[in-house]
Amino acid sequence: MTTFDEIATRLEALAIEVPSWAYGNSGTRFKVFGSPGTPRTVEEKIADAATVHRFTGLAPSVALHIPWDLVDDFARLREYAEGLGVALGTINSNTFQDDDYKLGSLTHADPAVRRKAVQHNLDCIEVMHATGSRDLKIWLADGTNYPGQGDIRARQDWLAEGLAEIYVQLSDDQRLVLEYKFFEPAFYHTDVPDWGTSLVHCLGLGDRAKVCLDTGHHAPGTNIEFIVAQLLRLGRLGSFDFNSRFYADDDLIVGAADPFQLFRILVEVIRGGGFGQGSDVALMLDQCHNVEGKVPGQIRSVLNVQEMTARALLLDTAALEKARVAGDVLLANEIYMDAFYTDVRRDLAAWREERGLPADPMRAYLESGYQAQIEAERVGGAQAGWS
Ligand code: PSV
Ligand code: MN
Ligand code: MN
Repeated sequence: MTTFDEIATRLEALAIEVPSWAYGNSGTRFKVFGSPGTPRTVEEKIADAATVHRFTGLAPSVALHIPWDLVDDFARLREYAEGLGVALGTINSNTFQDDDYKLGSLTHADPAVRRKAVQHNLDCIEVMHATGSRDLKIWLADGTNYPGQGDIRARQDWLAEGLAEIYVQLSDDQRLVLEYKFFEPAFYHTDVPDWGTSLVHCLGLGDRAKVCLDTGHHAPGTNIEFIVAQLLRLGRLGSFDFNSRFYADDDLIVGAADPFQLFRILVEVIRGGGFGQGSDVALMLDQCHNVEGKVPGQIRSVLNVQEMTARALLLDTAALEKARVAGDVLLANEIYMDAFYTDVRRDLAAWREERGLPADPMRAYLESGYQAQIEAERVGGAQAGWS
């Protein structure tokens, strides 16, 4: 049996990147509910992200989405963030909210629209130079709704050409991460629907092109940890967008719907060298808080990842290996489940206190008065949302 003390130091390596958009308003296509205290500016989103880090010690960087987080001076924004104790992380390009992109962006049949989409990504690389970001994350809403609507083969060629133009503009320490999603907003075909397609494009680009795995972007029943194992094996897992789902791309709090799946994923992350020293896999959240509080929603999320990481680290891999070699199916499964069922909450509370963090970050946040303060201060102006 591995003990908590044996994994305590390894746990210090956990760093989760939070998305700026989690702090703004979001919703379904039926209604977006506003709530008091919601940020009106990028700075206020970053202040909320920094608060999550202050109470948990788990979220040292915040991802931006361009143009949702467009400002005149990104170098100044970087200083502002660093002053609050967080770094600016992944830059997410956005070629899905402009009328020109109705029928596609990098895969549009019109070369002028493709050029515009490439240029937007090049502008994002400029932003990355100012923010000090490593990763350009590309997710495309591109696809079609009806058979015959588009030339699905030509669109792959246009995609490869556009990505290549973007990739060559990255500096040596920057990476391109290509996110896949099997459907939505397109319902017949999607141009980057799965990890295989993303991988094929990454392989064509070069070593610094990697796959982004959003846990909500698969068909129900997909074995996500297998994809994790395969991409790590190939050195092509760039980042995660963590969230959880019951039905489609629900963007709910990670670990809320299926903690066991999160555990299984993290076991493979650790097994494949995607965690801790020497790993360059970015653990990001991609979530929305439509009905619950946003800052506490993010606190719960990073704590869920921490709890499942601890349990995954507790897996007795030596005993497991022995059982596997002996062909003892039930023992192997028992060892695996033992780690999953280990309640680490008290150990984690003590671990936090030893490191100057609140034992119960959620309670500490709720008692801190931060929520009342932002509700009082953030009056007037428009609350940030998906625009
Ligand atoms: C698309 O569903 C996605 O997962 C991409 O990562 C977008 O950038 C993000 O959602 C916006 O929340
Ligand atoms: Mn995502
Ligand atoms: Mn998504």
